[in-house]
Amino acid sequence: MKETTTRSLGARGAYALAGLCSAGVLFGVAQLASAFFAASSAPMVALGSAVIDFTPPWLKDLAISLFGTNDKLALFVSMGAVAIVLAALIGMLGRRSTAAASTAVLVLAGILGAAVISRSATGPLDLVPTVLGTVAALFTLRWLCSLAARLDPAHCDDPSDGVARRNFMFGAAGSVVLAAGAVFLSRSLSATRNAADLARKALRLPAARTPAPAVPPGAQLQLAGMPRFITPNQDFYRIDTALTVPGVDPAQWSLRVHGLVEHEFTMSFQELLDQELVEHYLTLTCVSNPVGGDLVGNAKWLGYPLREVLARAKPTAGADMVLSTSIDGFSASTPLEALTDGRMALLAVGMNGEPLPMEHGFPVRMVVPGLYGYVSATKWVVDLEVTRFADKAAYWTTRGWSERGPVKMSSRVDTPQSFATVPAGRVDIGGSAWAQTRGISRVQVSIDGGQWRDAELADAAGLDTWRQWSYRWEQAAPGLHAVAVRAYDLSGKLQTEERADPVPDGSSGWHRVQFTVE
Ligand SMILES: Nc1nc2c(c(=O)[nH]1)N[C@H]1C(S)=C(S)[C@@H](COP(=O)(O)O)O[C@H]1N2
Ligand SMILES: [Mo]
Repeated sequence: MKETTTRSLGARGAYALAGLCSAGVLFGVAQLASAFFAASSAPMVALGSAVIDFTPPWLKDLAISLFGTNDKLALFVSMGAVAIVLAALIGMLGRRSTAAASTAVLVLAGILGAAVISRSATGPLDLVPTVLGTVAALFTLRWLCSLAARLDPAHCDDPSDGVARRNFMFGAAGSVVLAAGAVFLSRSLSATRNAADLARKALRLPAARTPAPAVPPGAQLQLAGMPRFITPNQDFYRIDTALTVPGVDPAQWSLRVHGLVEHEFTMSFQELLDQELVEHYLTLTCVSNPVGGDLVGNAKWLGYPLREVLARAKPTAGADMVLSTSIDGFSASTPLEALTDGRMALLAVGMNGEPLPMEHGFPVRMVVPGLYGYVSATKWVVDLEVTRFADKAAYWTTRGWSERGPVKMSSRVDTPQSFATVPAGRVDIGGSAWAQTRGISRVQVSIDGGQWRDAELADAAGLDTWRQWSYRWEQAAPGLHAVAVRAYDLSGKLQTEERADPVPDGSSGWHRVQFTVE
């Protein structure tokens, strides 16, 4: 009898261990898989940030006063302790019923999944690590429980079997190795990214030889609902094909310039910084931006003019395109002319006074006034090939988009927003318009299909940035109203009314917004 009790205690321990091992496998596998998704796709990271978000202020204050800057460590330690207890309990539940234990795992996985989805930077795809981890954990749990059953007097006639004991120990050890290996691998996967992060933090960019003039204060309208004239880096739209943001260590970076040129060369990051850098305000636009959309941002870029790079390379006769390629294989075809005709096309290293953010191409990207990003704004750029449109095609060109992508003149109503409700009386309408390289000379609005009237233009900061506009509608009567907007460039050309979808070379048409006056 006494022996059976010890055995049964030992068996319970084995089930608890089975639960702990499966929890380890879940987090290890999910951690590894998360290297390919958003950082907060790792369930522990997501759960930690969700807990922080949902912690009531008084508890947060208490934690900070108790643990100081170690509050996050304290959080992870307590989360770890809870996880260990839960995992052991689930394992022990597996002694009664594997199905019940599996269900418990699924419920907890659901909570982890909800934590992942609750993060602002995650989408449904970021559930993949949690799902993979859960599947691996379920297999581990069922397998280890079946091995533990052979040690359990409740399930088995001969629980003293040495082979069964050894099998269970091997199984448990195997899953620990799997979990630890996955964590180790995920660390080395993020090591290059970390090196790049550290290098970025340590980097002090040189001052521009030719600084940009200050933005006239009148460029920013003081009107609620208007975007900032200079888009803060963290609010800047991000579009790329990179599943994970490439981590490029500037010490390892070089740019190869080759193809139809007299002088091929490569340039290191330090060589680039040693050149005479310039600053330039430029509004970047995505070809996928729908009419009225927000895939557009304005920044002060610091960089080296691409015309200087090309002057050094000396393109040969017949060349009409530069194919720029990023470290992760994206490419863009830019007309050679756009890089040499005097506009401020840059190999950019700085954005709004700091090194390029990782997501925006650190350490070096291209920006070219007047061209959509997909044919010009290569981030993490490492290769420039001078070639011909007849010989080479870029990433999006081979996927149905136009090989050339000049930005189409656009205007947008920013306030009131679509379907907003505003008080009766005076309604201040405001928006943005852009025609990079050509400038905006005039903006007009039409209310409820009425006569086109001139809007007031805010100050400009060069031809390559957007320009804000406003229109004061003095007597708005209650009801549903519509406002439409259209722009003219400096040559007097009117923005086209013709509606076009983004594919293949950018949307067009006049933006129209409906709103209700109370
Ligand atoms: N390496 C790389 N660079 C890229 C892209 C990309 O997918 N990969 N997308 C381009 C597109 S379509 C646009 S609109 C701009 C967007 O730049 P941003 O993310 O800094 O706003 O980057 C361009 N450069
Ligand atoms: Mo784009």
